[in-house]
Amino acid sequence: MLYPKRTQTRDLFELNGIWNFARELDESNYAEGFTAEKQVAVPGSYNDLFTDNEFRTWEKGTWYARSFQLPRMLRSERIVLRFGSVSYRAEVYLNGQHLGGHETGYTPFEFDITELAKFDDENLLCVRVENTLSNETVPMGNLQNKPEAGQFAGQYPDTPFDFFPYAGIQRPVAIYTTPKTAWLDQVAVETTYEGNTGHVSIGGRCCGQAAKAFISVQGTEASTTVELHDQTFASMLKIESVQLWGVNRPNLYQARIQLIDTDGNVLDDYTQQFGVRTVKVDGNRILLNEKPVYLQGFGRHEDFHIIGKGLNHSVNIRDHELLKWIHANSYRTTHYPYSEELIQLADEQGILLIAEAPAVSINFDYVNEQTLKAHKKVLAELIERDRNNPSVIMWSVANEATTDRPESIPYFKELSELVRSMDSTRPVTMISCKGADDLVMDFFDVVGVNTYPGWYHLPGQVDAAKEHLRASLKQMHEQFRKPILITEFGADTIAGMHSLPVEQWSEEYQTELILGLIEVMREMDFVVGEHIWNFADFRTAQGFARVGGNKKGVFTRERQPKMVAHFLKKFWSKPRYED
Ligand code: BDP
Repeated sequence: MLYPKRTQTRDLFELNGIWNFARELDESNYAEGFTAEKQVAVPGSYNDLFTDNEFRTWEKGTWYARSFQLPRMLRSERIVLRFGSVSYRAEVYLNGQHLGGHETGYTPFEFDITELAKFDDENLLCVRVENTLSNETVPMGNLQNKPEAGQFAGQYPDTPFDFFPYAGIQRPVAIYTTPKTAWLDQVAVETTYEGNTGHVSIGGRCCGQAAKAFISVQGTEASTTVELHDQTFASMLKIESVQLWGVNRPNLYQARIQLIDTDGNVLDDYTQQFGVRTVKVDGNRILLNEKPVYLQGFGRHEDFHIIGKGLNHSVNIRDHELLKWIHANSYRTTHYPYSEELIQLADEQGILLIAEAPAVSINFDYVNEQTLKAHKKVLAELIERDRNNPSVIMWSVANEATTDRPESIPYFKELSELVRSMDSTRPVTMISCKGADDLVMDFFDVVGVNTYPGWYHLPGQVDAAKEHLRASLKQMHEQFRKPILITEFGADTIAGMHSLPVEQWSEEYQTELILGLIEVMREMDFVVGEHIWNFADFRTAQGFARVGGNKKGVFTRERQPKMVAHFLKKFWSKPRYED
C-alpha cells in the first residue's frame, strides 16, 4: 500500500480533527449514526482525554463518527479512504454501508469508496473501534492475569506487557484520489552499488488500463520505460556518481513512476522516495555500506501526555532532536510499527531503525493457529509498508516470546521464512529474554538480548551485575555463534532523586549501572550495539511494579534529560567504529 500523496494525478485531504465518540452500550445501529457521549481528537488515543476511569480503560466497542463533503470536481476520480492505523480492530461504515475491517493496530488499511461516496450530500463515516486483546491477537492480552510470572502479572488492564494499551484512531485518516483508468498500487525499491554506481531495482503493481511505466530518478540521468506484464513491472536503473544513504549523510532520491497508455498519455503519477545503501551481517559485524556500524541508542515508545499513542509531529521532532543531541544513531520501534511519518523523518535525518512487529510477550501457553495467522499478517503488512525506507536496517519479528519452549521452534521458523521470502535485503532479528536457553536463534541473523542485571535481579549491586552480564554474554555467544545486540537494559529512575552511596531509583544509580554495563558490552567483540531501555519514561498499565509509569527513561516523559543523559552524550560522541 502506497503512502498517500498529492501529485499531478492524485488529490489528498485529511479527515483529522474533532470526531463524535460513544461507547457501544447497547444493540442499537451505531453505523447509521449515534448520539455522541463525547468528542474526541483524531489522530489520538481516547484513553487519557477524559476524567472518567470508565473511558480510560474501556476496551470493548467504541464508535467514532464524522461527516464530510466531497467536491464535485472529484466525481471522475477513484476515491480511496485510508487509515494510518486503528488499534486494535476497526470496522468501517460509510453512509450506513459496511466497507470492511482491519485487525492488528499499527498498520495502515484502505477502502475504495468510489461507488458509495456521495457528491451531492454529506457523507457519514462511522468507525467501530475495539481494543479487546486475547490469546489470538498480536499482541496478546486478557490472559486472566496470567502472563508469565513476573513483573507484568496481575496488572490492570490485563496485558502481558507494561506499556498502556492505548486505543483509538491513532494515526491520520485521509481521502485520496487516483485516476479511474489506471493507478499504481504498490512499489518496491531495492538498492546496491558498485564503486560510484548505484543499482536500483524498482518494481511495482498497478490496476487498470496502463500499458507501460516510465520510471525516472529525479536529478539524475537514470530513466527507463518498461512494459507492464500482468499489471506488474520490473526495472533496473543505474545512478552514476551515486550519493549513498548513511547516518551522517542521509541522501535521498525520488523515483518518479508514471503509468502511461499506448499513446504515451500519463495516467497516474507517483513519487517514491528511497536511499541507496546496503546492510548486511558479516561475521560479528553489522555492515552499513560495507562499513561496520555499532548501534547506540534506545528502545522507545510512541507515548506522550494526553495524546497517548496518537501521532504527534512535535513530539516526533523533539525526540529525534534529543537522539541527535545525545549522539544516538539508532532505535528499535519497540514494540510495534511506528507511524509512517516518523519512519520518513528517520529517513530524512539519518537514524537507523529496527522495525518491530507488534508481537510482544507471545506466550506459548496460549498460542494457537490464529495467533500465528495474526502474527504473519501483521509482519507482512509491516514489511510491505516500510520496505522502501532506507532507515529501516533490520526487521524484528517479536519481543520476549517464551522461546525456551519447543513449540516456539516451528512458529519462529515459519515467521523467519516469511520475512526472508518478502525481503532478502535486510537482516532479521528476534528479541529474547531467555539467554542461552533460547531455542529459535538459528533462524535469525542477530541475537537481540533483553537483560536487566542490577534491576530485576542483583538490585543495587553494580559490580555483581557487570560480572553477571559478562558471564551471560560469553555463554550466549558460545551457544549461538552470532552477533549479539543488547536491545534492553536499564533501571527505573525517579528524576530528581539522588543518593550517595548509590541506591536503586536514583539518578546516580541509573548512571552507574548503565555506564558500567556498557563497559562490559564493549569488552566483547561480538556485541554489535547497545540499546538502553528506555529513551523516555512512559505510561503503563497499573500494578505494584510501576509508580506512575515505567521510569527507565534516560529522558523524562516531558523529554528532559536525567543525569545519565549527559554522560551518554559525552561517551557516545566518539563512535565505536570510525564512520
Ligand atoms: C522488558 C520488556 C519491556 C518492559 C521492560 C521493563 O521488553 O517492554 O518495559 O522489560 O520491565 O521485559 O521495563
